[in-house]
Amino acid sequence: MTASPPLNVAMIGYAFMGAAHSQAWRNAPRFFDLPLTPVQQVICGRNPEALAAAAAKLDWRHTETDWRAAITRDDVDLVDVCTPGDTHAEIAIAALEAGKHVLCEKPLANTVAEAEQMAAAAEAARANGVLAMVGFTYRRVPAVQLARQLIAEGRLGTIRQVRAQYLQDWIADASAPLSWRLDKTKAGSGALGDIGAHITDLIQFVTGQAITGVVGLTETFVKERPVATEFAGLAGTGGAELGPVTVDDASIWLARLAGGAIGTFEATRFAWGRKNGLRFEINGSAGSLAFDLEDLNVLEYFDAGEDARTAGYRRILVTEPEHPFVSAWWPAGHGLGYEHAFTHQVVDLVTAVSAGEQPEPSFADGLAVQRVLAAVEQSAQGGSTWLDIPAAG
Ligand code: SOE
Repeated sequence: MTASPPLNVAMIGYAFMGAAHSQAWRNAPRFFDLPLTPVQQVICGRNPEALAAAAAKLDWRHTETDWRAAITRDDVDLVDVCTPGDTHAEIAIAALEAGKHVLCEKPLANTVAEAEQMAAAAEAARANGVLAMVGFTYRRVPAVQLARQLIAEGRLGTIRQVRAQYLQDWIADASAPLSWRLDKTKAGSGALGDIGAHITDLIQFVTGQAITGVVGLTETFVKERPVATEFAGLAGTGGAELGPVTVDDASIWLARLAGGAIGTFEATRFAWGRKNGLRFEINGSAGSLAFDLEDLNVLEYFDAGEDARTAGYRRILVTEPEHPFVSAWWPAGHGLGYEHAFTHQVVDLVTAVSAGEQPEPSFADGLAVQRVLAAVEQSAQGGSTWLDIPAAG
């Protein structure tokens, strides 16, 4: 069988997300029949030695130390932005203006103003057939897709309450070092933007309802931390010197949704024992759904219409070929992991690019999340008062 035409990718950044994305670009055509075959053409970063090592390990053909050179290359069709949030807007907008499709890591930007510029640039580029997507990867966990399907089919009836949490503990130890994720100038915000962004997007995606108002509360428990001397993934080693933490450690908020539902949200890096606990529970007039990323092959479903004597939460193992994305992988029961959602993201992006259709989530969806995050922060700073979220557009 001949491979489909190439889609040449330039990836900017090569740390945690760069590794996850590289694996996805590589695996997508191995498991799915794609209309275009991704080619890991160029990897870009500032440190030449580290970059060369990353290119060899992650299997990229060429290297560039200047992102402007990478995004303007003739042998690049799509730019994958895997850098910290403070550079998203500049790189993504320049890439779109250079006529390259863009995949940009979440959160879309560090501020609403940047996200608005990015959404406008994406809209302008779309008129020329150039497409942009933001990487809210967890939308493509099969159990999350199933949750959305069941809600869209009306299996939960009217959605009344949502409960969403993203619980981590990687800085619960006060001696965990400062990283860019704890620096407002680089990350925009802390737990709120890093992981609160995911639950905001997921609840809007799964319920199909926009968040229309919030009241927020944020806290920074540990105000100073050792400056990092070495970093790998989320962990690292700190020295004797201390530096300020300029973002939230934990954020919680109440929300109203467009369809009349109310919600509670919690994003924290201080939940000892919870490593990557993204959970949601949704209660409707006809039943409930519950999901936990630490057990990501399972979706729990309660059908209120069942005989009360035998009714109970049903544990659906989402590994059947009938479930979204699963038939391309392993036989039933063999399970998928964290990295598979990144592969599914590539599959949907490549398919949309080939068809000339808008991939989802769009930059407009990323902007909608940014508006919620900004309102939570603003509400928290203003004494936790209710704030309305401006409608999309
Ligand atoms: C760290 O909190 C992190 O890697 C986030 O940056 C990701 O978006 C999330 O998926 C897992 O946790």
